[in-house]
Amino acid sequence: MAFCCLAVIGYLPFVPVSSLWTTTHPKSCWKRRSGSYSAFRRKIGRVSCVVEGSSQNMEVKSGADWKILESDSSDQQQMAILSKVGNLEQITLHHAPSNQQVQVVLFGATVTSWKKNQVERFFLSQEADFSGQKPIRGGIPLCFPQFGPYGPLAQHGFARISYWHLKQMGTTQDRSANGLILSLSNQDLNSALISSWPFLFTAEYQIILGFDGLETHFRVRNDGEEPFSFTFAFHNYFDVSDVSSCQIFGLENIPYCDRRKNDEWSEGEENLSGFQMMEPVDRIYSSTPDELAIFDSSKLQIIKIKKYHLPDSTLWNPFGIQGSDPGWKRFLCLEPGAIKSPIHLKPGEEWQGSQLIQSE
Ligand code: TA6
Repeated sequence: MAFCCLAVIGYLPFVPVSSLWTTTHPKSCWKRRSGSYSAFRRKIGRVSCVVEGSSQNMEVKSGADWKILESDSSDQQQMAILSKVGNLEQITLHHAPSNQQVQVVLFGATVTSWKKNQVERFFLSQEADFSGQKPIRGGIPLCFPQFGPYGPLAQHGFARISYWHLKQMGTTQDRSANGLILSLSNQDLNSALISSWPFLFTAEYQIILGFDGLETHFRVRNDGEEPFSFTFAFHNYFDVSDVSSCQIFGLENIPYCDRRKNDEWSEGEENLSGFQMMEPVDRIYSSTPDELAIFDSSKLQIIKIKKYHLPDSTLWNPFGIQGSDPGWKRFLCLEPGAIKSPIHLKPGEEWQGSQLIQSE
C-alpha cells in the first residue's frame, strides 16, 4: 500500500538554487553567480509586514527576480508577520497562492512550524524552551558547525543557540515563491564560542515557500585566512501520528553508524518496502540517496525530502527511553546532513547544503 502511494505520487521536479553553484568555489563567485539566491541580494526596498498586529514597513533587500511587496494595508497577501514567542522574535512567512505558512524564530534560525493547507507538518515539543537559553526542540534546528558531540563544541554546535539577523525578504515577480534570508557570522558569537571555534565565517540561511514546497538553503563562507572544517545537518522533526506507523523510504541497504551501539558501523537493513522503527533508533546513514520519503499510514500522508550536497542522513527517535520528550511518539527525525566526512573550506571558499520538503 505504502509503496504504491509513493509510486503514484512520484517526486516533483526541483531545480534547487544550489545547483547553480559548485560545492565550493572562490569568494568572487559569491556575487557573480546568477540564480534567484544571488539575484535576491541586489536591490534594497521595503516590504509589507505586520509587526505585532500593526502595519509597518521594514527595510529589506530584494532583487531582479524578486519583487518587493507594496506597502498596502489592503494587500490580502500580507507576506510576513513579525511577533514574539516567549523572549524571542519570530517571523511568520506566508505564501497564499500555495496556501503555506512557515514560522521561524531568529534564535537558532529555527523553523518551528510549516503549515500546508492549514495542516502542521513539523513537531514542536510542548516543552520547547523559548527563553533563548536552550535550543528549541522541534521544527528544524540547525546543527552547525558540529553535528552531535563530535567536536569541541556543545552538542550540535552553536547555530541553533545563536541570535540570527533577518537580512532579506522578498517575493518572485510572479509571486510563485516568497522567501527570506537570515544571517550569522563570527561577530555574533560570544568569547567562549570564539575560543572553541576561532574562525571567521558568514552563514546565510534562506527559507523559501513556493509551489514546490518548503526549501531551506544553508550557506557558509570562510572569511578568514585559515582553513576550517565543519559538519552540518538540518535536524528535521516531522509531525507524525505515531512513529511506529511510519515507513521510511530511501535508507534500505545503506550502511549506518549506530549511535546506540558505540557508533559501530552496520551494513544496513535489507527491508525493501520501507523501514519501520519499533525500538529506539539513532543512526547516521552515509551516502544516502538524494530523495527520501516518510509514509505515515495513519494519516495517509507522505513527506518527501530532496537534498543537495548533503550526503548523509540521520534517523532518530528515542522511543520512550529515559529522557525522551513526552511527545516522542509524535515525531520522526530524518535529517539530511554532511556528517561522516567534514566539509573543508579554504579562505574565501563557500559551501551550500539544501533541502526541499514536500507534503501533499
Ligand atoms: O540527530 C539525532 C541526535 O543527534 C540524537 O542523538 C539525539 O541526541 C538528538 O539528536 C537530539 O539532540 P538534542 O541535543 O537536541 O536533545
